[in-house]
Amino acid sequence: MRLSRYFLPVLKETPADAQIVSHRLMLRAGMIKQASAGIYSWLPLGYRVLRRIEQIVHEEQQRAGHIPMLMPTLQSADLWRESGRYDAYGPEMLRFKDRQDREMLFGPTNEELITDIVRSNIGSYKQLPLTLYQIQWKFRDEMRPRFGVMRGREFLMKDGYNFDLTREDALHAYNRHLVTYLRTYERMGLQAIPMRADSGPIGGDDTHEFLVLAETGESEVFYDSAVTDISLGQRDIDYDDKAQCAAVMEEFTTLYARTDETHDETLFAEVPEDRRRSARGIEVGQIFYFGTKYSEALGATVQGPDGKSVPIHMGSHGIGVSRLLGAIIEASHDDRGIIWPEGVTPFHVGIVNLRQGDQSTDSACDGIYRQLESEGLTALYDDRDERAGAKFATMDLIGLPWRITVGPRGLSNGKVELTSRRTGTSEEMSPEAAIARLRDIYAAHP
Ligand code: 5CA
Repeated sequence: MRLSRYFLPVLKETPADAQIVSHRLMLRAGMIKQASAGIYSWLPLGYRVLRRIEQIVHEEQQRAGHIPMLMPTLQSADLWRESGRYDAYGPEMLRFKDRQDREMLFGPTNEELITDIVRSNIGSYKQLPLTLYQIQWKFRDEMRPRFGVMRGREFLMKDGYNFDLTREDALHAYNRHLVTYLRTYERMGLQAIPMRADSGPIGGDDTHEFLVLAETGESEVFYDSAVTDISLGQRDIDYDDKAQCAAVMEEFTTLYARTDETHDETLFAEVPEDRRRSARGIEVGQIFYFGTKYSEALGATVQGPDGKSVPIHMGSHGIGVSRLLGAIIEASHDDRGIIWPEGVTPFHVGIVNLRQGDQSTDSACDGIYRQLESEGLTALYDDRDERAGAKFATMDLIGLPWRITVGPRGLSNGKVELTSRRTGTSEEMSPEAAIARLRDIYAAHP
């Protein structure tokens, strides 16, 4: 993409109403624009990151055999009456009537709708296990929408639902989701710690939230600092292997880690004192096992192997897709701007032409740009007629992890500069060597 033809409305001023750094940077970098309280337009740069995050979520869900689909944002109140949640959900649910006077709502979550789909189409245990998921907009009329996309009213969520014959199978689905989530967040350059939590309006007994530690986080958390030393890494996972998924669950959830809702001072006191931490965190996902709560209310049953009809065991599993942009920026920025992890960056590399209009720098930049694109690496080429300082400031603000700088002096020796946004270090090398380096770097971030 050539910056001269792109739409990147960066702001010079720091927006006064944005309280936390991720919100300020998303506005300044021209990623989002507020449409009304807690509701945002996704401008091209923000939209690219959002799509990239969605793509990682899709890949990791499908790796585990979960099946993508799409349900509507608008739902009829009838199903929610059947489950008993229509009244219980309270003022967070946006309710309205259509022209036929039918009561409708904008879905805050989809347990009812998906259970209805399954009950109409599944009758035998032989059709289970099944996990369906979607990435779709939700609406919750939050009392205090704030911090930009972090606590929006309209927000993008991945919501997945498992349907199993037995409690044991459903617990495997729960463990399996935990593993997929760990891998998803790690690919985004994030450490998200599973913490025992409260199930709130979704209900159920077993639930873990995934928290990214950050001072600006809305949740208060208590944990054994040893949990921050564990990561999933590149290990091979067989998602059908119940014992393997259960072992990962145990590894990640045995050490003390809880949100304030489930915090237990007595248990916490058993953690060695030098490892006891209390901090704040951003909730980027939550998994629930709630058994037959919805299947019983809505009559979603299957015939078991013995011919008897039994309610399906279920769980639901959410990732805050749009919130993740804020969480990643909170975890990865400096005073000049965003620093995107390679896994989610909107463009793989920025190209800065230090002397726009100079025949040799222009043609070198064009060549690098075309070569990168032909190798599937996306570049944002700053081809504007601007001062070098302004071009660097824009690149630093929008946070592409790598930058190739092309100037007449280097070029006279056949060299360009490759700069890491994270460390600030620059290396001189030939354009071919810079492209080869980027190819290697991004091979680890498909
Ligand atoms: N039905 C379940 C799982 S599919 C559910 O709704 N879970 S949830 O309520 O925990 O939401 C899932 C994730 O959505 C949360 O972990 C959080 O990351 C994100 N989320 C929730 N509310 C908001 C909001 N107001 N703004 C942005 N993201 C949100």
